[in-house]
Amino acid sequence: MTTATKETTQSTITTSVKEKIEKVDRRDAKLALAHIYVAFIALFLGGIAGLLQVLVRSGSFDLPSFINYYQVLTVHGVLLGLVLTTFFIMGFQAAGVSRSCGTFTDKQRAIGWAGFWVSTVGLVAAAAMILTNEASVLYTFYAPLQAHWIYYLGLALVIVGSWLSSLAQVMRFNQWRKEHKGQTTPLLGFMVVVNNFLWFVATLGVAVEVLVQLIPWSLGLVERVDVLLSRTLFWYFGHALVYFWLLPAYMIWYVVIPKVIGGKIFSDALAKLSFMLFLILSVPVGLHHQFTEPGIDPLWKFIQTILTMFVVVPSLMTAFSLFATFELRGRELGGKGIFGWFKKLPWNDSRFLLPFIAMVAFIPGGATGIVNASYQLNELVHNTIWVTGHFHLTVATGVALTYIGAAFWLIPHLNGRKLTKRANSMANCVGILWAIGMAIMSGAMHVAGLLGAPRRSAYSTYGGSEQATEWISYQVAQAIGGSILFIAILIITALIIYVSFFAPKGEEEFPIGEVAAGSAPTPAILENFKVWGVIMIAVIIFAYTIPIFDIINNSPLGSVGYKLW
Ligand code: HAS
Repeated sequence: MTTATKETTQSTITTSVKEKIEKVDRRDAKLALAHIYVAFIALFLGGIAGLLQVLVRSGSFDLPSFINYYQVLTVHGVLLGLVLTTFFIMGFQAAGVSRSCGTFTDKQRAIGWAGFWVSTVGLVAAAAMILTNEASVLYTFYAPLQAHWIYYLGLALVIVGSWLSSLAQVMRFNQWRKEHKGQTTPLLGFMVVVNNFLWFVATLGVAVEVLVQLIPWSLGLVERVDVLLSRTLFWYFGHALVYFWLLPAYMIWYVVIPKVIGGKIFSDALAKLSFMLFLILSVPVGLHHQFTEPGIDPLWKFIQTILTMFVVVPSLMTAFSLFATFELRGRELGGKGIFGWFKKLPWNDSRFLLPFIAMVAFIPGGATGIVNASYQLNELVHNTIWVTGHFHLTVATGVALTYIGAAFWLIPHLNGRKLTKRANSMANCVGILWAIGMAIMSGAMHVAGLLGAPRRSAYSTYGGSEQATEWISYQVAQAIGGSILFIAILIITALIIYVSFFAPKGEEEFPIGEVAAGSAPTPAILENFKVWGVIMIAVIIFAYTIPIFDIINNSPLGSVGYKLW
């Protein structure tokens, strides 16, 4: 073989290996796409419900008599809080593992598809109950509100399906580890596994609530349930749920964004440490949703307040890491002075702009979270629409806008199309509309909440009391912001349809950043799931054993049936 031929062969091999690594396999892509399509149907329908809610709360719109407000609120919460998130996450993570660790085996893919179908059947069952007004119990399904047993079973199936999807991803990651003994694991694959582990442990709480308490009760097999116990089990799950939503957004911020801006991942070790901290601290903080509930010793509420302040730390580490990535890249491009680097970032690229807006929104979202968690301050804001403002900055912008921005490049990557220049500009418009709509809506929610306006109520004007007159202008502002967001959702739906079926054929990149050359190597301890798993279980046992023991033990005989002590 001549040197020239050797070189050509070598470059062909390199290119084909590169293509193999850089492109998600078509069969895995189909699995990921199926999840992502369900997620975006949920966004569209959930968005309509959201629009109806802000219009009702503005005080100048009535729903037709056959629809009840709490039914609409349930549709909104379930579709956006549970369906959009879970399905997008499972789709994105499947693609992420396939891209970073390699193609799924047939068995792994079959488990992934089983997960998709189990979740989808559960979703249809739960949706049927909501639409027939048999389950207007909101996404938190607090007892003593009672739904039809099919609703609970449907949601349980969504969770079981997600366990199967997670299992397939974990199996692929483990296979990579066996094939690359002693090597540092791919950051994206590692992050997916942490999130799945977190999800599995968190969902055990809600599984117990649904299987042991709510289903037997809704079937009439037991007369009563212990409401405090059911809420405690829900929130054991509920706050970890928000980090299960957040971590895929962090995956995009840590791994994808550095490549999009042409920079490097600041540190593999720092990113892995922050994910492991989320793993051990996400679950044992649920009592911060129950500060106002009697029956839980204030000492344990205080201990979980402290743990909540600890779980803020990995987010602060993330902020630091992202600022560093942005500044280093901006300076590399010639940015001078304190803020010169800022101008050098790729503002016209929707793959960057949308997650960036999401990050900026997450700063006040995080700050309001710290207010919520601050025990006494919680007395002021609990059950007011301030809390709704908080989670529209965190989950509905920090998280959702990141997912939306990712879908615009991920769908074409998976189905062999291109995100065109025009589609990119439309995507940027979505980001700007989202920022304006959310600033108005969420800003008004925070102010109205401080004035005492309640959340989760259709009767927000309370018959024209003096206080209600103060709230109403903010509620009209919410309706204006919400309408802008709905226009954004219409454009998003159109763009998703376009990149799915009409965009020109081509290659769209799945960007994965490389770690900066000078960053320190990742210590092996950070990849040791056993060690972190044991710490996680220890912290959960510490934070929950006594409160749950007390709740069961002090519960009136009959609602639980027996005393432990
Ligand atoms: Fe929360 C209630 C406390 C984070 C979602 N939260 C909720 C509810 C939801 C929710 C849905 O302690 C309502 C549940 C219900 O229906 O009742 N939350 C916190 C705290 C945090 C927090 C301490 N929440 C989230 C996240 C969510 C979410 C994340 C969804 C994804 N939350 C609470 C509490 C309640 C609560 C109480 C109960 C309230 C009540 O009374 O009912 C923290 O994890 C937040 C930490 C975040 C940060 C921000 C870091 C910033 C970053 C961006 C950097 C930006 C860059 C851009 C680099 C410290 C990472 C560069 C920018 C330039 C300008 C250049």
